[in-house]
Amino acid sequence: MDVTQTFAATFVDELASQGVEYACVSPGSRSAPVAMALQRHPKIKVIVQIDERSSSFFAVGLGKVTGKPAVVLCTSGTAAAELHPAVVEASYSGTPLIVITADRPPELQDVGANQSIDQQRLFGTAVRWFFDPGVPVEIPGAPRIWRRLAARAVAEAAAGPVHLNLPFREPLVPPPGQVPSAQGDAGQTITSGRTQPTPAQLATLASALQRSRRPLVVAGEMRDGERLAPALMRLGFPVLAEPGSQLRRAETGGSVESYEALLRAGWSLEHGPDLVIRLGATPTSRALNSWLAAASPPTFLIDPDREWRDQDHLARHVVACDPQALLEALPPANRAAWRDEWVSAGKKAGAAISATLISTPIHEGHIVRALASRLPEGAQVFVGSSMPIRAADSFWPLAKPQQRFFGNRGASGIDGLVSTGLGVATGRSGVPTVLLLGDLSVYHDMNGLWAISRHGIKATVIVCDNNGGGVFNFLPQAQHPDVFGRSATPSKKRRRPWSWFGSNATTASAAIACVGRRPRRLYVVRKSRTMRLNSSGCSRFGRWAAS
Ligand SMILES: Cc1ncc(C[n+]2csc(CCOP(=O)(O)OP(=O)(O)O)c2C)c(N)n1
Ligand SMILES: [Mg+2]
Repeated sequence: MDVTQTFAATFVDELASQGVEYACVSPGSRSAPVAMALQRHPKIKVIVQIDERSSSFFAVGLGKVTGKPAVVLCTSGTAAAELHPAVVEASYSGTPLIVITADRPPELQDVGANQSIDQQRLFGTAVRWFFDPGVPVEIPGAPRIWRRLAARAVAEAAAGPVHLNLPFREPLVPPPGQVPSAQGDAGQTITSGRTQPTPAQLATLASALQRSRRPLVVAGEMRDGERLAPALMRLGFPVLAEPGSQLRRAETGGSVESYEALLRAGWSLEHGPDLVIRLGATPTSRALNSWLAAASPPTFLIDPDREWRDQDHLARHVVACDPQALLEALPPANRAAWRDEWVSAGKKAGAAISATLISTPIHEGHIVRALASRLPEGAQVFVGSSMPIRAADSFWPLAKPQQRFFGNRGASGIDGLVSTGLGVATGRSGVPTVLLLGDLSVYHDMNGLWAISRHGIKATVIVCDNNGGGVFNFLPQAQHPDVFGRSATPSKKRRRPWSWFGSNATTASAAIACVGRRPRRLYVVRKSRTMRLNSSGCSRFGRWAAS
């Protein structure tokens, strides 16, 4: 058996024994040795997609929901460059991902050979680890070396993307009928753990809390944030948590509904914190960030991965340790009255918003509220960038048990959102998944829709069709319609890929009522001045997605 084939079988076997479950593979010739090994491995599920950009975002979705790296494999040349946006999102959101680009061997580099480009460190500083082992060669102990490469890639990808560039010489496939087998012993163990707080870290925060009368917890996006809920419940502080933190739920004891409304109103001026504990990514809400920046209270940024997510430079204390261990070790401080003030003000604000929604023209907030009221327990929502993520932050009430929220907040692109959401649906296929996306975002990743029917993915896609990039209405550019008009966006017919496949009218509320019951559907909720949620204004895009 040729060494290339043996390398691929051994390398892939070690990926599987390190826990890799999914491989997103795009067609190509140079990548054939690894593609064949992935297809043949009994423990790896292969998802084939033509468009490498969609494929790599799909893998990011898998990484976000499973917490384990999915493999993305593509051939050499521009195919490799298509992976860059997803690598960037994975990098800035700390998402596990292993990117494998097949390459020409050294003798075909820089000599004008077909489909060969410089793939060395193609993704620059966006990857946690880059390695090019050279073409596979038979040397003593080779299987150990190949297995170490796979095991290290999985370990290095625990909280971000890894890039392996693998050059291969021909022959790329064995003669028909021959199947390569993996060599050497599988299952090297590589262990790591969360960083525990030091006594000094604990003492500094504990004594600051002792002096504080109005402590506040602010939680941004965190993949596994729900594990912090019991510790927060015990501490008993008010918690301003965006949905993607997984902490906007009753189990924290202090989650404040509709806090954005409180911050925009004068109420918050008299209820400023004298200490802030920040968890997770920088909050999405502009109102929250500016309120915190204006108040600039002593801030503890809990930063286990040293990511310095502190755009307003407010953190006086950056604490690099596991937040759960830190919160659990803090002595309790009774601030129940202060917490209850926030929680009950939030409840009133939430009720006032519900009342207002009855009489206002439909906007993203209506869709978010309707979706939240019908979404089953245990469901997951992938929220797109631009208005959907902001609407979810402003309008989503407390989440039901086990509900989880995802988004591409690493780099906030509007690319790859269909694919990332479908990756989330695939990685946890036992629960209903809803994608809430803007119309331009769906257009941008139209190729991603292909996976729904090709791979039988069960997900409901709700498109907030507001006739282009609605977010721009809120930006100063809107004051210059001569240059920043909607002419910058594609024509309606082009922008609405669903219209190419025909659509049946249904109501927005009917579409949302189907969530969980009838997955594999794409619904379009149109925004117009006159429409209400229960009037006809939603197109159903069923046949094609369900076929
Ligand atoms: C890849 C990428 N290109 C451009 C942008 C800039 N951008 C931010 S929001 C937006 C418009 C999005 O439109 P849509 O998906 O319809 O969402 P809406 O604003 O209507 O909610 C654009 C182009 C971006 N974030 N990412
Ligand atoms: Mg839009």
